[in-house]
Amino acid sequence: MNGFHEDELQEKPIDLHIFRRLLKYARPYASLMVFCILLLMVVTAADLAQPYIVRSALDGYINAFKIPYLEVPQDKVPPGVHPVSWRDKILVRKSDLSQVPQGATHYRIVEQDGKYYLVQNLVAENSNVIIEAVNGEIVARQGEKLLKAFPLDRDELNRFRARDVEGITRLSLIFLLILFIRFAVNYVQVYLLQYAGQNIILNLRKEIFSHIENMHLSYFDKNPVGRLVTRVTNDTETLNEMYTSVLVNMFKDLFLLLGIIIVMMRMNFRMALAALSVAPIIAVATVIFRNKAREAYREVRKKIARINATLSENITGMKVIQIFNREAKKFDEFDRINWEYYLATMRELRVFAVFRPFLDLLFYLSLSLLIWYGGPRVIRGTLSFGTLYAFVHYMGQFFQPINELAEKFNILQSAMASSERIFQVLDTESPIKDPSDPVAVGRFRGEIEFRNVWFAYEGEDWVLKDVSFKVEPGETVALVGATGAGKTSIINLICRFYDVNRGQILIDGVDIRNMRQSDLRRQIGVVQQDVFLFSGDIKYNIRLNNTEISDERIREVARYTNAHQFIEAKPNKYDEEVTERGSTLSAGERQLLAFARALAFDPAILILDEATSAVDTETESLIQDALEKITRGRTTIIIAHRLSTVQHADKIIVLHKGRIRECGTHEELLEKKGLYYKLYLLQFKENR
Ligand code: DCP
Ligand code: MG
Repeated sequence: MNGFHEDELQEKPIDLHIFRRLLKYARPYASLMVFCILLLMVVTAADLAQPYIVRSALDGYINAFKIPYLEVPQDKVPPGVHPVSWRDKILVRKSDLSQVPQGATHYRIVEQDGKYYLVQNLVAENSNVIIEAVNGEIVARQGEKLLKAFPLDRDELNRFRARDVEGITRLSLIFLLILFIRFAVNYVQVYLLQYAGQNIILNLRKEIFSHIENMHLSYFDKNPVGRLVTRVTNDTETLNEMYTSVLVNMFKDLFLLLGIIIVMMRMNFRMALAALSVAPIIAVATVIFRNKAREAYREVRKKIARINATLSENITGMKVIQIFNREAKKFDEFDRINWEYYLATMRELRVFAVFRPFLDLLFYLSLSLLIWYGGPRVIRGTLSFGTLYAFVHYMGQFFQPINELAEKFNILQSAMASSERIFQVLDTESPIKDPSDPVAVGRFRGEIEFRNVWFAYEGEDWVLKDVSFKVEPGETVALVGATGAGKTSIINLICRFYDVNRGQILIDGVDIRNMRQSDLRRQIGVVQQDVFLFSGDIKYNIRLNNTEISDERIREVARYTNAHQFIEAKPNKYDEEVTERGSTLSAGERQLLAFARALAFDPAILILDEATSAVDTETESLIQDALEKITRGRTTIIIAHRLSTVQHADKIIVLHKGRIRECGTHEELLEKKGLYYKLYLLQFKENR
């Protein structure tokens, strides 16, 4: 009764056919998803912009004092350029001039021990200049050369750097704005994507449930409850994960990786090559890891399935285990499986424990490559510090999606397996179908006829062999026979839970296969051998969602079927909660409740499959009394093990190994001294 089957854990290749079908479910939300992809583009652009802005701040402003200044006459200052007035001179940044005027004096800001100096005619950047005092005069020494140096006080320095501070403020605001936009867009995107995903699986769950609901009963003989529950819950959830975290986010990863490569290439081609030189190793490592991880993952799934199976079986059968003192043995069994699961998880952990740190190693390797290659160039001034910074940042972003790649592959893999299982359910057609041209039936008179009915649940294992009988309207007919004789099967056939293999079943002269299933079942009330109660209160269990049945009517039928008494004795009366299997009620109480339920729907045909469990004499007489009342005026088929129940039937049919052996009234059958007579004698002796 567990949800897993080992054959279901087989790895499923990414099948294009299945994938296309999955996309079909996403189609109603296609525009939403495309919109999400567009939003993700914005998010990616924001991610790419961040290092870029920091680089601009570093190179354009923070390190801008390294750009040399030129002395320019007042009237030569180009429009739009802010000159700095220092002492009696007008200085303009060299980068602001499209054309360097002939013979203009160069100045450069040099920092030493936290103090700033303006050095005259220092042309090459980053050359080793040392500020020192020579004969009480401050000079900059560059090798043999001595250059004029002027200390800048705080005020002067601020004047030189005013525009940089302004620029950084502006960039910070842009940075903040981008962060905010990214947050907002990301929020909308995550929300919309989850909305789409949840809606897809909401509809899918509906589709699966309604499909299961209309499935022929033999399907449930072959498919354990746990497995079908898994289809509706776990499997759909796996699909949701695929729609949300893989399908759309794959685009994000792709955008980001491509974006980073393009931006890096454009910033500095050689640096980009240095940074990306680890990429082939990443590719190989990922492929190896993927294979190892898949094996380990499959092993873990297999073991957890075994744990689930063992657990559910043992917990369900706990009573038996305790009665037969099997605790120690069962514990050993569980302990072994549990240990195997532990080993499998550890194996999986080892695979992951290598992969992640290995990727980290590659990441740091690419960083050291960048520093090894870029560092000296920054010092020599052929590479800006901002660019080096941006590359370091981009590499960090580059490794993120790669880290998640393996995980996404796993999700995709299990989604393929899940969807295949879901489609298997959806593709199973019920062989029991409504006719295309159904016979319109009113309220049944209640004539039931079996004409040479042959029936087998499986292949040629005949459960019913050439069964023919007729029940007149209003008659009460009893079916008796040993256990396994086929009594419950006859009822399953009348309700058309299964179709006959040969022969015909007619109600009021119409083959039940020519009626709508709903028309047929609406008029048949069945009290099953094992009364099933739904979790809810007693009222709900009698009414079963049918709003046409009033509270008044519920009380009326309960009184009529003698269920009223025990219900009134409950603390909450008709509102008393019952559990799913009705384990809080006694067998007799459940039976009476089932009578009330059957009667509330006022069926034309009533079928009672008596439970074998014995009830006390008082309840027995209550049941007998109720039985007699509810069978009045409608065709009734009773299956009874206690022959006392059937004595008053108009006709008794004796089944033996799927064949009708005798048929007649109680007296007639006793006179015959056949099978019925033997059964009667047996029970008679027992009861004395
Ligand atoms: N059977 C089957 N598949 C099912 C139900 C029953 O193969 N889903 C088999 C088991 C029995 C035979 O069909 O060998 C007849 O089963 P019934 O339930 O019709 O038997 P009864 O109702 O007569 O037995 P009992 O008196 O125990 O209820
Ligand atoms: Mg039965």
